[in-house]
Amino acid sequence: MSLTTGLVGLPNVGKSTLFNALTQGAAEASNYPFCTIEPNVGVVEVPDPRLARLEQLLHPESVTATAIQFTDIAGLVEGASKGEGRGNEFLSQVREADALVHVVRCFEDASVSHVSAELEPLRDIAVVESELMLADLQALERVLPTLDKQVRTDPRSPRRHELEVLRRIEAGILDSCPVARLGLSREEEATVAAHSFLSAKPVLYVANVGEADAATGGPWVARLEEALGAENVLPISAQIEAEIAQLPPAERTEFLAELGLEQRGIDRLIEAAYARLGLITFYTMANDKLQAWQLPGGWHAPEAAGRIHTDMEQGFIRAEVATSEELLASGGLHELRQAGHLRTEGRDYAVRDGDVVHFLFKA
Ligand SMILES: Nc1nc2c(ncn2[C@@H]2O[C@H](COP(=O)(O)OP(=O)(O)OP(=O)(O)O)[C@@H](O)[C@H]2O)c(=O)[nH]1
Ligand SMILES: [Mg+2]
Repeated sequence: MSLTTGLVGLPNVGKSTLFNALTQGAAEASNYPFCTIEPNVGVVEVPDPRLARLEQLLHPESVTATAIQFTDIAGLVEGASKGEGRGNEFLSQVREADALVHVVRCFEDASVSHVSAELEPLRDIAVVESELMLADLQALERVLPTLDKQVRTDPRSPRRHELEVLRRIEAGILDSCPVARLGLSREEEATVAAHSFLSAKPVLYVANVGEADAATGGPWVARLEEALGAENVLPISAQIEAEIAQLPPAERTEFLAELGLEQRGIDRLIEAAYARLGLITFYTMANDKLQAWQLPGGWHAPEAAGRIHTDMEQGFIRAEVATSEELLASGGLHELRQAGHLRTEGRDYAVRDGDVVHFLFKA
């Protein structure tokens, strides 16, 4: 079970270019609006230096990293919520994603057509987000009247709270505030989760900057960071990423250094998506198989066991836990146990990033 992210944005902003670089796949990228018609789906392994070190230590028979799935979604235009362009398709692909990577054009290139003459990234973002909010509003219009009636006829209806949260969402959207920025509590989010509001998805904004701005970000990035929060904005040059993807791995570091970059943008993108979604990685080593697992931060040991197998969650007894660092320092699993560094944790233990976990369960 890997995280699913969808690349969204206006046409011709560089989504497919970035997708290709990510997957080194063959999604068609050309200077032609709507060239992405079918969803292009790629699964990308999450770079994990810790996993590599554990592999060196443990010499397992097999190693499995975590992965993120990216879907290159067709460009959106104004009116998508009314079915314009490929609106319906666009919206259903957005619905399937756990999170969105919103690609925003911040590069100037007269030869690549853009929906409007001037570069205006914040307005472009508003166009895309208002289509998502309009789709949410339509969904609200379908459910609110019935729910309202239900709660009015039965004052003790268990759905009263849901109605209250939905009303807040409606008011927020009418005020141009996407559900994700309303500040709902976890409990409120859970109450309305079944409605799968599109504007509730966590979003990471990728500022696709010109090559000259790749190292510094340039003027647009500063403005986006100010408006959206620096932690939500990632400057990347899709063009450079595409070039790096073509290079043999041995030549990549040098190429990056020449451009004043430390890390590939797509690696930063994967890291940022993890952070934005509050995901952590834990590890298991069983039957000579070393495996990394993805988990939302704060999840407890039985839920983590459930990632591996539902039986392990249901029959959960306890977990033996050490940090990766403890394991690496001790020199092996046997040594770790001998040194007494293997902690016993119960149902209430919230698994932490980097934990190496051995689950005990009733089969
Ligand atoms: N100069 C420059 N051109 C770019 C950059 N990123 C993408 N392009 C060009 O912009 C054009 C459109 O890029 P795509 O990646 O196909 O755009 P898209 O967002 O997938 O477009 P649709 O699928 O039509 O929605 C192509 O000609 C790319 O080469 C960039 O960083 N700099
Ligand atoms: Mg495309």
